[in-house]
Amino acid sequence: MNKFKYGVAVACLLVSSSVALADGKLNVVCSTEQSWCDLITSEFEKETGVDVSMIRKSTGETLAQIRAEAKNPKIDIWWGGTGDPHLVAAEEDLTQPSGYDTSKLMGWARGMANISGGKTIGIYAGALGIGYNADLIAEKNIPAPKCWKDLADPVYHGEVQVASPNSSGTAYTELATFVQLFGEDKAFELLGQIGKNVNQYTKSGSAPSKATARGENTISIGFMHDMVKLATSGFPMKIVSPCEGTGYEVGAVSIIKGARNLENAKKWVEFGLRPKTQALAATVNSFQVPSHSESTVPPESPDLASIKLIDYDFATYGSSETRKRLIDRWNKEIKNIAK
Ligand code: S7P
Repeated sequence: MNKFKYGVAVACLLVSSSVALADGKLNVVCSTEQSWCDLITSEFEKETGVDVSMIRKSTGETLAQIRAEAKNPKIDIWWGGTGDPHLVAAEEDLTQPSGYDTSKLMGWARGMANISGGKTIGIYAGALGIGYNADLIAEKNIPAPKCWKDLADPVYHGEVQVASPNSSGTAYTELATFVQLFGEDKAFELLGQIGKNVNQYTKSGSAPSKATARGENTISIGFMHDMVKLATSGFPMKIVSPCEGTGYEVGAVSIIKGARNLENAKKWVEFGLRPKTQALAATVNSFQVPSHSESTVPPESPDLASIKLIDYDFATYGSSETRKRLIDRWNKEIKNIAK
């Protein structure tokens, strides 16, 4: 081989190996529970051979990262977490359509795609509720709460824990739920009264229920499926569907605009929405209701049909303007009230 041919051959080899490397990667931020993030990542790697770099982050934190990296995106896929911030990302043109055919998904999952022009898709649903540690309630001789308004009772001073809507999608769902249930001013009045009983606003949405299950806290606000996980693990965790009714999340998946590994990101979306993949969630005790119409709903999943659910307005509460306004107001009026 003469020098010229050799040079061309080496150049071709270098180009094709760098393409192969790029083809073989995927960067994921995952906002479900760590165990489900780990399992779906390893199953995807097993099937595709793609090398996935995954980190777990709360929903609000992920939105902040995607905004900060808009000009130079490092993430390809945002998997899971409450749908409202995914809708905000879509509205702000931070994500892109995956081209996935949503016709076999449940209506509530298709709804997310419809609102966002296909930029985000529903992967599961779950209702918000109140959890309490039955042993601590008995020990402290205080009543078990039945309604959201009960949480404002001074008998619960220092006993309530919930996440901050700045970082947590769960907490933003709570804030938006209160506004839809009671009207904005009344909701903030109630949040202020409950705030006097709050001992801590945590970063992650599932942390308050974990602390409650372990006996480090008495009452939590969070997703019922996260509480079921703790109850089925043997903790004295009781779950309340609040008497006034409650809101729910549609967890979502989005491909980041400018994703460097777009084809693998599309593969992830298709893989994550398969009934077979959705069935794996329950094997690590993630009991949300799956979005594919052919998926089996785990028997442990809270039955959404028997819960008094509000008609959650995802278009309004998943809009950038509404989210910013409500969180700004929460920071001004509620954040510093906690015990
Ligand atoms: O996987 C459990 C779960 O409750 O976590 C997600 C949640 O948005 C992430 O936590 P943050 O509240 O900390 O953002 C939910 O989507 C999901 O059902």
